[in-house]
Amino acid sequence: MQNYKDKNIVIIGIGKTGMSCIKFFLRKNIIPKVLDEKTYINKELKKIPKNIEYYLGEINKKWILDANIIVVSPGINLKNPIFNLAEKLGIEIIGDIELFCRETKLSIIAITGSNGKSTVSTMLLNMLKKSKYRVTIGGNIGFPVLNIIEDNFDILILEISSFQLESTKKLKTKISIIINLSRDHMDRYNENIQEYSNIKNKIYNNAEICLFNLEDKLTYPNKNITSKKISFNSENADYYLKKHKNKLWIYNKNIKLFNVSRMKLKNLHNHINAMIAIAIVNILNIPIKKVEKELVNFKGLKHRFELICHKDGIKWINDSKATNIGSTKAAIKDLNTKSKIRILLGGDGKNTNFLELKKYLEHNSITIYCFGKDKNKIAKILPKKTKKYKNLKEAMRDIFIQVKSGDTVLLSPACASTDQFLNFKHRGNMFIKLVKNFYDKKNKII
Ligand code: UMA
Ligand code: ADP
Repeated sequence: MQNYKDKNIVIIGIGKTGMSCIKFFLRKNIIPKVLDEKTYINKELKKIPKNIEYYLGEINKKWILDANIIVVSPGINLKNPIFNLAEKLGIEIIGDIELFCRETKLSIIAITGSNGKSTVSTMLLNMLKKSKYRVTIGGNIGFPVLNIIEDNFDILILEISSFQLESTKKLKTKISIIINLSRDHMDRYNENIQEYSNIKNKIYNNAEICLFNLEDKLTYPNKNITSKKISFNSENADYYLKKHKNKLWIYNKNIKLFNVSRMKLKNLHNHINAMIAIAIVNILNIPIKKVEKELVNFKGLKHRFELICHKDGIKWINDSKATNIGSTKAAIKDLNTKSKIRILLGGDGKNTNFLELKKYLEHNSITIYCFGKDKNKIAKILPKKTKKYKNLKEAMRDIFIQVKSGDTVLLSPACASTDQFLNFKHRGNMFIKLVKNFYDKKNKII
């Protein structure tokens, strides 16, 4: 266990992660310093004990260069030259997951990928809860790992983002998974998908088993990784989907493990997610029969391709968590193009290449309604079938005038929400509220 006594520790970012790091050090009777680039006091700051020195505003260079250890929150971009200089001076730069990994005795199943992390993690959590293991969840899903009370558990399902992987060195896992990889966070990785993929690949260092997507080369473990490798999602993979007597099954080798046709979730990407959860259960030697009911009955998470209402022949789907092009592609693939599709795209594209969506949006049945910061970039995909609006509300107003029985209206923005909303939940709830108001007011435009 690392000794932090007499070290000058600076925590950067006073959000969920920063607060969990402060508590971690206080439990060890160590008083860290904290800094945040915000210039106003937020609700987290009000909770900081009085004996902790804090600094608000532009990153305090003196504080950084006088530190022994800098603990960064995931949102902090390590490309800031001050961190480069600090490293050269021998100052350690780490994140909360690293602090956790240095001390934990839990068996870790680490899950990353551009899309599906929270869904797979939750499917697995529900299933493992029915096994003999005491299981918990943490990380990017919204619960910082340093808040976990270790003694109560055997297994941690760790949802880990590329941002968190950047500042993690000693992650040691039972199983590590990259679900898929498509352009995301290109504003942080200078439009370099290889850099993003290399960071994601760090999840496989020190994994007993690497689980990767045979259909997606960017998820393959690097050649220098000597751990056991298990693949999913292709006819030639260890785990794959195949029809048997008109039902779709998850197979391992020639053995039928689970009939996905029984699942409440019907779309392909969720069948792939289920395949990963089943593969993990199988690898852990847990009888699938014992836990499969949880997968059959799983209804999906809110804001992920969620049918919020099917009224007057119109389907309204809230997929606000589609914050990159990969998730929007998955959503479009799941729709029946025999009906008219009105898709809402918009927000902050994080420097992505929207043209990758072109072939998915070309179908005659699709009309694009775009809004927010990157509406002009989005409109360039297919200008003739795109309408531009200032915000979601204005776009919806037009949709309410045009929508007809048989149509599907899909909010799957392919962008982060933070240009006009607090987060993806706020955006999704706004969509739901607008639809509800439309019907409450008997189809009058609001
Ligand atoms: N801050 C700075 N300078 C910066 C950036 C942030 O000072 O350049 C400050 C902010 O003013 C704020 C604090 O840092 O006070 C927030 O830190 P943070 O942005 O790292 O956010 P946390 O509240 O600590 O939440 C983080 C993750 N946030 C990000 O990765 C941006 C959460 O993932 C995660 O749930 C949480 O830790 C617990 O592990 C969110 C996310 O958007 C949901 N993740 C991305 C994604 O899923 O695509 C990666
Ligand atoms: P993450 O935690 O990686 O953001 P979520 O499970 O929250 O993933 O889902 C985010 C978005 O990705 C949603 O729009 C969801 O419908 C979509 N999605 C979920 N699983 C997959 C998958 N396996 N492939 C592509 N898209 C997916």
